[in-house]
Amino acid sequence: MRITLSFCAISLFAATASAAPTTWNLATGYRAESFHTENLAQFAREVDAKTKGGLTIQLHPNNSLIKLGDMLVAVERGRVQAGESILSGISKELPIAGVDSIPFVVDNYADAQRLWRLQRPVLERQLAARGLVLLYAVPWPPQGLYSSRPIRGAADFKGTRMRTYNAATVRIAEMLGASPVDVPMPQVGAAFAQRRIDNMITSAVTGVENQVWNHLHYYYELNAWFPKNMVYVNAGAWQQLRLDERAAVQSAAQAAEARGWSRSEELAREAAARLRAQGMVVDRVPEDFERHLKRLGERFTREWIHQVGHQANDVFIPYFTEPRLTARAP
Ligand code: PCA
Repeated sequence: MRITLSFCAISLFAATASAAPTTWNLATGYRAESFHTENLAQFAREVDAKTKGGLTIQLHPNNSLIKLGDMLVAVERGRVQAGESILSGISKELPIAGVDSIPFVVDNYADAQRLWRLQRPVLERQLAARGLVLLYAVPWPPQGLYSSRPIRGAADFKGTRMRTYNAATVRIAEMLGASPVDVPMPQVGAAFAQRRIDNMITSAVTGVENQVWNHLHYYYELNAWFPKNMVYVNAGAWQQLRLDERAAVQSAAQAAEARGWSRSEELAREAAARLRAQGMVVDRVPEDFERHLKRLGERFTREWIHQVGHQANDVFIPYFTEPRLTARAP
């Protein structure tokens, strides 16, 4: 009888222990109103619903808990259970993460998907080696060029200050003879207002979010690359979840990825229209300059392959040998 009782007590304890709700802190460097963060908030709500309150994800947007640049190490060390990083922002630690910010390799969403399919397994292996688990990734709309002055050619960049957000944009600024100035995304509007920067390469939606029309008038649609943000979790925190909870998180992550990709594509159109509606000139750069940029892109690619070595093959060989899904934009 005594044995049965204590057995009951133990199983009761085990049942309560496994049912104890878990909370993850998830940090991001982007504002709560950014489309990536809105998608994350929906992901968190779905996880809560699917685990019936078993896992709550507490969001900490806007660099408030962890700064974007410190995210990888913070999640690795378990300062937060989960985080969001822009992939190309962690390319020093995980070289293959930088493949989506190579200029002029991908110029449409279908190819961006194709690149992601090839990049994902390599990236997952590298994350696993650092004790991290990938949940999902979503691209920003294509990258274009904002400028306070009309752009006719490369000479228009000499001596200007170019806002940068990762190693790739720093290198491009250098190639154009501009001085790179690192400005976190939520401070872009203020940086233009204070005349700390003259131009930048980023998406139409980032310009809208920072209401850049108050400070400059030119946006050139380059479709230069599709950088992605990824959401990931510390492997220790992941393993503490029950198997059914992990499955719930994975299914919410899949939904977040699909939703995020369509929202990004929708926003690419809406945001460019909004820049126009606010009186900005939205145009293509002159053809000569576009050719010049593409040459710089090729130089950038060579440098990247040199730096990353054979891993580049795992992604680039299939990417360039598979048939393209869509015709290249003219
Ligand atoms: N917006 C982010 C990254 C890429 C983008 O479109 C930024 O400007 O920091």
